[in-house]
Amino acid sequence: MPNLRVILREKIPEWRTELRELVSEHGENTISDVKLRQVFGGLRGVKGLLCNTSLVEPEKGLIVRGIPILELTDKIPEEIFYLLLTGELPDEPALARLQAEYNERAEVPPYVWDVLETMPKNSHPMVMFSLAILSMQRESRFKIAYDSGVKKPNYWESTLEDALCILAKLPEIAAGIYRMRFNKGPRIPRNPKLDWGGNFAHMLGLSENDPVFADMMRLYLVLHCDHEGGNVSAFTCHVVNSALSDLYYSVSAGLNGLAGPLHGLANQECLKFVLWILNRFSGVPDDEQIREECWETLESGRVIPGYGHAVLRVTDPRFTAFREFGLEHFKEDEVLQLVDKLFSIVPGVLKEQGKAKSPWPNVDSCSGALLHHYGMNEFEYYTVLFAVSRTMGMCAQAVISRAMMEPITRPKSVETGWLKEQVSGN
Ligand code: NMX
Ligand code: MLT
Repeated sequence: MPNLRVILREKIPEWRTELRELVSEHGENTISDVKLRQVFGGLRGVKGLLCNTSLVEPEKGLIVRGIPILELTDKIPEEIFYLLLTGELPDEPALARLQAEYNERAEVPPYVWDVLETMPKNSHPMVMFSLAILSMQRESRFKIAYDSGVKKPNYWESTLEDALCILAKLPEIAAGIYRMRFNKGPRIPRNPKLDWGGNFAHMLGLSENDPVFADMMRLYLVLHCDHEGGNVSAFTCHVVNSALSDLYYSVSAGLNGLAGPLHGLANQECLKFVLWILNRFSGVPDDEQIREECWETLESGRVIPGYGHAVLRVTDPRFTAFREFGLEHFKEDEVLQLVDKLFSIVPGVLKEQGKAKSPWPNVDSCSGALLHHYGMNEFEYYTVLFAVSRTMGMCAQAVISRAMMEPITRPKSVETGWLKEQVSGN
């Protein structure tokens, strides 16, 4: 049964040749201009990063290795990780092999639980999750390989080993944090017969006998897997890993970026917003009341969470997938109904305000409604779910960057005076 290393050993030389030829033949071609406003605009639109795991098209959304995300919603997360890494979906034996590799590496070192238990009881679950990963840095195979003098063309192999070791443990760590942080009782042991997403659903201990909950969790983990290379978490992970800090350092760093309210924390903020409105009106308010709430939020200088995007200019297909799942399984749910009403009202309000370049919902807009339906009311936990999934993308991107032997990332910064000189024609 071929494993991931064998497949990648076949593909990497071709990818390297393709890139080497491109750079040697066209290395001096200009591929993107930088406008002065982009320097002050979060580098939005500046094309200077390589990422082959996925692409985000402003008018189409996430495309994983050439496949639109809405065509991947029937897949399980293990298939997606394989796809991100290799560019192909696994056949049955390859999938079974990857699942076996996860099982072999799934045991969480006991010291991780000790570290988590000594943390203040009101620590944010994202701090616990990021710290749990960082605390395992001593396990890094990359670090051992590097210290023993492994050569640059082989860095990807121990990076892949770290990726598998981290991913294999995430469901148990994330579920353990949920149960510990929110007093849900003892941790539920892993069931090695279950798949990665099914096991996560099982260890959370919610809706245990409802197979639809496990399907929802698999969908959740598929939809958040990756979003090309420039988003805060992926880019942070990429930069840290480019210094040859191993994946434990790099993933933890990336997740610290995911924990920001303009990025992954928006899912927590979004459900908070929805529940606040429901509470204030003792149910789903009418359209006019919702419009007023939205304006009040904007006028107080806050953003409407779950709307707008740095790249997307249409309704996020991941939002569509979640919405359809919810409408198929529990369309009478009040939270989902309000999310749906917001979908029909917020874009109009944002258009009228005229600031946001995209008034459409992003992935974070609907995900909380689904979790809430299954009894996960602790919205502070939601970004951890995003993090479990996004780690697949960060890891796949890092393995490929090391396989392509990319150098340390180090763009040039400039001073305001230099910018002034450029525009004065001096
Ligand atoms: N509500 C209110 N104002 C908004 C929103 C929104 N949802 N989206 C953008 N704007 C504002 C933005 O704050 C900026 O205002 P100002 O000029 O005063 O600074 C202006 O519109 C232009 O911003 P854009 O160029 O449209 O957006 P940008 O690329 O800078 O930022 C986000 C993208 C996603 C950070 C932004 O749309 C936002 O803050 N959305 C709400 C938070 C959110 O849902 N984040 C999750 C993103 C997805 N993810 O999971 O990571
Ligand atoms: C997302 O999943 O929408 C993000 O990672 C944000 C982005 O792509 O900028």
